[in-house]
Formats: sequence, C-alpha cells, structure tokens
Amino acid sequence: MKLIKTLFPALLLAGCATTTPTLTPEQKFQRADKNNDGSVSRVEATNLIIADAFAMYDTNRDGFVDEAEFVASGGKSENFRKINQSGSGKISLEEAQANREVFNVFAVSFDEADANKDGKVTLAEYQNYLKLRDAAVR
Ligand SMILES: [Ca+2]
Ligand SMILES: [Ca+2]
Ligand SMILES: [Ca+2]
Repeated sequence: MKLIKTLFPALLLAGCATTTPTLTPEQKFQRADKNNDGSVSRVEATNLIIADAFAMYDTNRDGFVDEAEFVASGGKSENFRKINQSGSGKISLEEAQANREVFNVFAVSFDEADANKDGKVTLAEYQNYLKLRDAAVR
C-alpha cells in the first residue's frame, strides 16, 4: 500500500472530509467513456480522476475551488496560484484539467489504474483502482 499512498498525496488529505458523491463510480465511468466502448483513454480517465479530486476540494460545492478550500485540503498557496491562471481566485474544473502539472500528477493515477497496461482503463480496472485508493485513504 505504500506505493499507492505516495501517488495520492492530495487525496489522502482530502479524503477524510469527503461527503457522499452524487454519482456512483459506474455513472462517473460511463460519463468519461464518451464513445461507450467500455473503456476510457488516458486523457478521459485522467480528467475523470481530476474531477473526483476537484469535488473533494470543493467543499462548499459551488463548482469552484477557492484558495481557502485548496489550503484546507492540504494544498499550498503557491500551487493554487499556479493552477489559477485566470487569477480569479477560484479554480474551475476546466482550469484544473487544462493545467499540465495537475494533469501529470493525476495521469500517474491512470497508470496505476491501468492494471494490464494496455493504455485503457475498463470499469473493472477503475473499480479496483477506487478500492485500492479507498484503502490507502483509510
Ligand atoms: Ca471509450
Ligand atoms: Ca468551492
Ligand atoms: Ca487496462
């Protein structure tokens, strides 16, 4: 479990305060799987994982992560400013997903979820990944 822990630094900190997500993992996966072929690409899956993390950070659920929320979830102010390129003081999900550094951090999670390393994540792989992640969070 040690490897997984290092892969989810932000989620580890944010995970404890999570409220019940409105979508099931199956629903989220289906949303990410735009062409409905039962698997998601690296980009699709990474954006899904970013969206998951984003929801954890957005504690007041206004659709944006502000600096207070970011810091409360274990983020650093300087990183917040890097992601918040628009300078609005709030990060939108689009902003987070468009940020290369954010993407690279969570693409690592995709590589972890893609157990058979075929460059795609199936629902089963995603569910297994969530199990491992939840185990790491606890
Ligand atoms: Ca697909
Ligand atoms: Ca918010
Ligand atoms: Ca796979």
